[in-house]
Amino acid sequence: MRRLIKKHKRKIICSSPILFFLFVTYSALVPAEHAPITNIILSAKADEGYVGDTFYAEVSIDTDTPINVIEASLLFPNEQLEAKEISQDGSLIDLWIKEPNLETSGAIYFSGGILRAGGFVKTGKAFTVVFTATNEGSATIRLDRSSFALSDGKGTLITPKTNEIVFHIKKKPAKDPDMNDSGTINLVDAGLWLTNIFKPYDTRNDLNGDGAISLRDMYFFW
Ligand SMILES: [Ca+2]
Ligand SMILES: [Ca+2]
Repeated sequence: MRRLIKKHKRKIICSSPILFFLFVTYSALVPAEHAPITNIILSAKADEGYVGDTFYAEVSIDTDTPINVIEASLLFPNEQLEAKEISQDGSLIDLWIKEPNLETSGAIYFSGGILRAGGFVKTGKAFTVVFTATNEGSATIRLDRSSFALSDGKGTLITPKTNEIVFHIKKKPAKDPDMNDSGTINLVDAGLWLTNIFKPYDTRNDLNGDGAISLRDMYFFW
């Protein structure tokens, strides 16, 4: 009997590494279940420019869980940005419960439904807000109180992941900082400006138009 137990023990000890190897191999081959994707995304064509320039903020969704309704408030700093236009071209929304409107308060609330059978799954654009920059600084745009209603027959509400975007707005230079007229502003222009700063005053080098050549003019190269 003792011999039998001993033999059995040895069998377990010998087979343990094999079981471990099989477990590791199985774990590597079978992908782990991924977390559901439910995002409401803000994106921009460009994130820097001058006072007076136009900035575009697009609201889109990305979901692998079927949804019927999206809702949120788009918040923007109204001391730096003015909402000029809202474009719904190519919008995935079939029916607006509350259409996004031009607001001066800094909050654009919207709520919209998608009427396709089984709900909406994948990525799509809801609308784009066109802003004009009115003051210099960093203007952060974000979404508040965002929610999705799932297409699960119960309209379960979930909170999607969101992001924010920042527009860096500079004061418009009095003179064009594109010193070599190449169409782009880069270190070459900064180098050309540097070679001129010890020469007699020339309005061409006074980029901010304050009557002096100083480090304040260099600000326009970065
Ligand atoms: Ca240039
Ligand atoms: Ca100056």
